[in-house]
Amino acid sequence: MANIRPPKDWNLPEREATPEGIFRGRRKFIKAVGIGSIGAVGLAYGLSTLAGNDDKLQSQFTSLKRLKARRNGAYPVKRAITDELIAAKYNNFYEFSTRKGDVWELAEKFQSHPWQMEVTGLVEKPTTFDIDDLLKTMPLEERVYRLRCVEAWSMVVPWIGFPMKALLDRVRPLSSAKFVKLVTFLDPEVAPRQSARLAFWSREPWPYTEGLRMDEAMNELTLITVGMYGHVMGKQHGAPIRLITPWKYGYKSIKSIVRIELTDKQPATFWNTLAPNEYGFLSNVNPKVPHPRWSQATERVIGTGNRIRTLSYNGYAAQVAGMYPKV
Ligand SMILES: Nc1nc2c(c(=O)[nH]1)N[C@H]1C(S)=C(S)[C@@H](COP(=O)(O)O)O[C@H]1N2
Ligand SMILES: [Mo]
Repeated sequence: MANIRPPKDWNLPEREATPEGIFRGRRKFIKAVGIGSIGAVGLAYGLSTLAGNDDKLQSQFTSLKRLKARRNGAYPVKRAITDELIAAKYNNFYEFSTRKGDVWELAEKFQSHPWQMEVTGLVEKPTTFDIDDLLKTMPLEERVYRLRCVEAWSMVVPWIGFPMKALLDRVRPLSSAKFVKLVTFLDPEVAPRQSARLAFWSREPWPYTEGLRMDEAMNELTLITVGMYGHVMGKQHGAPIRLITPWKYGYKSIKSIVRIELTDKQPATFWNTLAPNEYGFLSNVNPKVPHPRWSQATERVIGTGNRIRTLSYNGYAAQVAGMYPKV
């Protein structure tokens, strides 16, 4: 791993920019206490723990099994790849915490191996796949993609995986299949926010679910990923198997998938169920459509302090615009 440098904005963003948390009243809290004082406390905490944490974090990914795959050059990204140290401690994984900086440590005890993923529903050959088998038998490639969170931050990540189409071809979808539903694990003993008491108060509809239309699932960009940065997937990023749909807001990229079900009905999704006025089903990145509580015109590039313009379909219009009515 190249240079270790403290990300300038590491300690600030989650309280300022975790809309998925704020809508339950954090904003009021910030107003009451004042962003200034929270920022100062955060900074002091951040600086005192940063050095030791970086060593621990670094050893986390050196312990991950190497995974080699040839880079697919068809999707060039003109921005720099995000430093892995930055990406690895800035996570949305609500099963563990709503605080981005806490996930990498809280997820350590999560057992992501052995792992099985069921692909079922409206298919000719419902199949349960073992992750080790998928790693051996699927056509792995590396793809560098932009990832744009609905909270208006972004990063650039070298994922390793295979087109979702390659997986669906193995189970042979029936023509009646119109949508895919994807489901994450449910294990309150490992994922503290799934506990009955917390889920009751938060109204979070665990397990986390997402969905795509069939044409979206079969699109060339839609990747099922099993690794990143030249190794198998880190736990905080959704080990061992996770979806990536780079033209959609990050929350569609469901982590740690246990089941994919083909259906004829649009599936309910976690965020749409929780806050339907804020998070739609399609969730395509669109700088012209603001979130009800903030603009989507620009995005903060994590680890850099830069703010850049958000692109229509996150820069992937050439591959996906044809699936949607003209905007
Ligand atoms: N199961 C699950 N998947 C999830 C989430 C989550 O909370 N739970 N958060 C989503 C959101 S909002 C984003 S932005 C990305 C973040 O991925 P990263 O932590 O690897 O950067 O994961 C998505 N997938
Ligand atoms: Mo997100």
